[in-house]
Amino acid sequence: MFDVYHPTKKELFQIMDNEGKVINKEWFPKIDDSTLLKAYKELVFARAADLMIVSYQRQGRIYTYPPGYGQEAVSEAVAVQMKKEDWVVPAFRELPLYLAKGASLKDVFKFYMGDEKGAGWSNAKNMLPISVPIATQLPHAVGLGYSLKYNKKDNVVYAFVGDGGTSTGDFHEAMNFAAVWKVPVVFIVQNNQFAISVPFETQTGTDTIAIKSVAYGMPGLRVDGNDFFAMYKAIEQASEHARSGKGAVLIEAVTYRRGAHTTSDDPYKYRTKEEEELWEKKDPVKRLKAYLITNKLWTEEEDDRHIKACKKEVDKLFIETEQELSYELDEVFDHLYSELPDDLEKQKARYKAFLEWKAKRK
Ligand SMILES: Cc1ncc(C[n+]2csc(CCOP(=O)(O)OP(=O)(O)O)c2C)c(N)n1
Repeated sequence: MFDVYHPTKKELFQIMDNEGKVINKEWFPKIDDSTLLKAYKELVFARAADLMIVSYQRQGRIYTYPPGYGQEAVSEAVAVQMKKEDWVVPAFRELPLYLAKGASLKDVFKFYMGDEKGAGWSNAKNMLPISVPIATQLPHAVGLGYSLKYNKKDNVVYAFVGDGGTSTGDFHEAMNFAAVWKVPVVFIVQNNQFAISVPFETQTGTDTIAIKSVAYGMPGLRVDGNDFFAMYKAIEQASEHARSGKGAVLIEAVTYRRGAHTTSDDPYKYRTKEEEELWEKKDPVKRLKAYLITNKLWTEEEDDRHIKACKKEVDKLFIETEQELSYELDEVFDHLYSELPDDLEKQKARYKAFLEWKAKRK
């Protein structure tokens, strides 16, 4: 497959079209119906949670959040086929994967509510915390890969980064070491077309991200990240390669961030409605649903019921988290400095006043 879809050919690996019709039978993955339905249900759950977190933020009930809306199939393709002992090294838009790894949605809520206790995700075995410092997670992923190889384990590290992250030194160092050491790391670049307001065209001098794999000396694939089957097949092939000791792989998942960069960003300032409408047609959840319905594996009625159940569950968990949430103001500032600088002392005072105002408002 790495030869057929060699990055120099600049092809986009796809299995289905925008209407969920299979257009590439030859590479259709072997995936049983129950796994497929599980993947779809998880996608829908993650999407419901993601959209609702944005609403909670707008209601002042949760802090800044980076939505994964529109990119869910990329991490779900890993979620549904990774092995328990495999490692996940996230960026910050992989909600379906955190949940599949065992993180609880309540911990995810707590994390974005500023509660230090929500950052551990201790139920998620072999997963690093999310990484806001862009691409700094990648050298760690290579270190993990090196340790797996050294200890002769047949596990894989799935490391995520955005298109903007590929412009960092950390990306280069990680890719170079991974190729030289032939470590079992699958790099997944979520090319969602923007790094905040910076469009992909101005991010790199190359036409694609996948082509960079050639210079580093590892296989690369450019995949339609909104096509669940294509992502599944690409991850399957890359995992086999890494697991069998052949080294790292770079996957460019071409996708689109349908939401804002974070809840403090306004994407209408730097992209057009026409562009958003174009990508709406390529939406990953819509496409997989169309496939399932056409193939009589799912119905509109089941879909409505499932969406309602997901929303209900997310809201129940959120309300429970709000009720359970308890942390001292000091905890928010505890792990920054041994002695708090003046500006942070001022921030703390302002935050205290905000909390008092909020408490009175209830
Ligand atoms: C080292 C570092 N530099 C700058 C930032 C500020 N910053 C936050 S998100 C972001 C853009 C990231 O874009 P990309 O890697 O494409 O990921 P996306 O947000 O699109 O998922 C930047 C520059 C940061 N968090 N870390």
